[in-house]
Amino acid sequence: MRPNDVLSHPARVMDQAEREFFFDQGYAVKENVISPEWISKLNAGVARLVEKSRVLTASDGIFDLEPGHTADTPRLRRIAFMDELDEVFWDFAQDSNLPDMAADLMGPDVRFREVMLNIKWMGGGQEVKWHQDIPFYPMTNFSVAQFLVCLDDVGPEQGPLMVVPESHKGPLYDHYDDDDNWLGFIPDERLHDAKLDDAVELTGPAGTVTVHHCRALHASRANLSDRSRPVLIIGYAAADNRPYVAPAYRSKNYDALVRGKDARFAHHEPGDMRMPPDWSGGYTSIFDHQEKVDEGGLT
Ligand SMILES: O=C(O)CCC(=O)C(=O)O
Repeated sequence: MRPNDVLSHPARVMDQAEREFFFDQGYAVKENVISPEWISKLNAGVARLVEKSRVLTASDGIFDLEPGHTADTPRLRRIAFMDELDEVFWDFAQDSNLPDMAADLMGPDVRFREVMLNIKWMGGGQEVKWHQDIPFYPMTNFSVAQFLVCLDDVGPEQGPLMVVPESHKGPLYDHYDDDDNWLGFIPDERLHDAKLDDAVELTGPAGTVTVHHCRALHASRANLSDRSRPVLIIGYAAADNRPYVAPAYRSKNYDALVRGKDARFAHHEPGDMRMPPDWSGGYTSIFDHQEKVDEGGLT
């Protein structure tokens, strides 16, 4: 659905100016939109999963462990497939006001894609390098986005998400190196004209939701503070937006309609999009890919 068509539907959670800001700037921040009751239920769910991770000694496709993870001092980078691991996350993805916020930006018919947690553990939680999201999961149009739910307060020192305003109107960048190895980020030499100095930090108290356009350039610094940065990431897409490739995390709920009705037609937006690697055999995480590149061990 085109932005003007989306905007012609009544707003549910965001106001009209916030929706217009998203389409113009490529991101939005809505503070205190998730109730304290939901935040506390979600944090309890996270605590249950962190407990489960204590026995692990290696990442396993669901739990992505940071170097130094032990049973006594767990250090997780990401937990994927959360809608299958604990029902609170699937309940939240379909029954809270978050899918209504997605409908505000994608139109009334919305599909669920995934729910994962990027924890950015205190004392060094890994940076995320500059990238765009759509090269990881090309689709027939650009009505797909990740919504980041702050489960605790996020300030500049916790390594918040940074977005370059209006970068969604710019080029789609190649996320492969010159030898056709997948990087999962954009090398610096391709970003000379990208106005990275204009990037804004998306911060806010627990209960804040940030959302960025799937073409927006974004990154985040390491978390060197003494407080972790648990951020729940939920992906939604317009029902008329169909994927070209298998998703990285294909949970049993992937593609479920969470608002509105099914689409009779796929909507196509023009442009050439490079295909990502075939994730159908399993995916670890953006942290894992970027770290392997840093270590010279491309996969
Ligand atoms: O957790 C972050 O700061 C970055 C999230 C992100 O861009 C991603 O996981 O693709």
